[in-house]
Amino acid sequence: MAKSRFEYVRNYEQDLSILPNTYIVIRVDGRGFHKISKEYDFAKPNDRRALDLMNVTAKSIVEQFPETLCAYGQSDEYSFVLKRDCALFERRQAKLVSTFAATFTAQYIFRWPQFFTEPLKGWLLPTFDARTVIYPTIGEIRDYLSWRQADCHINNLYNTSYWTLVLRGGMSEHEAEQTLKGTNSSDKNELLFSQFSINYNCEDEMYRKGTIITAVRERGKRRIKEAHVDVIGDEFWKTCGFP
Ligand code: DGT
Ligand code: MG
Ligand code: MG
Repeated sequence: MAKSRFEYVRNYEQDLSILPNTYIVIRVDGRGFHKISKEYDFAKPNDRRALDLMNVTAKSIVEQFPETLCAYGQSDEYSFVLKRDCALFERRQAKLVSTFAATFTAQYIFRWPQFFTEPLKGWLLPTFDARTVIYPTIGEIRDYLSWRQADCHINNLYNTSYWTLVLRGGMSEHEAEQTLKGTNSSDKNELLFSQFSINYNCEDEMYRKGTIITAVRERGKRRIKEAHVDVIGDEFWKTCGFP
């Protein structure tokens, strides 16, 4: 077919291709979940339904994209680590980012009724953005996942302390904030234990550590597993079998 005289405009398209032979991390994050969690009455500090929904959504992505090595999630975010030799969409960044954001959003909305009795409102639908980050070695991937897990730990310890002071200690939100100002981890652990008999280390592992989804080959089949384990120490990395 003859080309039209308009064909030249295609040359203006910019298409960034991600460097070959590097790990690609795609992190999706809920847009405005501060508002979403309020509007749909998420439990504080952790809503089991919301986190379970994030996890099944992420699993469906790992199933759909066999190039995924593992995924890590906490709060309203999930990071997907793609294999180093991943050739998905010829490693075109725009395709990767938009597909992951759109697929995650679609799957999340599709599965919402399995977890929440309250239907979604058309004027406040949950959506997710996405970004890519590339890392040259598995060492940086380990540090990346450790960074996200440390973030989960710091936020969860703070939020657990804060909401315990408000919901069980009868403090106002401002008083709770003031009480926690300048405290370190052991102060918060001590506060929870001495005033509320809460041993933070006995809180749900999913809340404290987040969720790691791994895809491993067993007898020729790709098996997807979910765990709530430490990814900062050596143990996970000795047994994960990542290339
Ligand atoms: P963004 O990401 O810039 O569009 O804005 P947000 O509001 O999504 O901010 P982000 O992603 O930094 O923080 C996540 C928000 O989601 C934060 O306000 C707490 C809320 N959230 C996430 N999981 C839960 C949960 O299980 N329970 C409750 N109550 N809130 C949650
Ligand atoms: Mg967010
Ligand atoms: Mg977030």
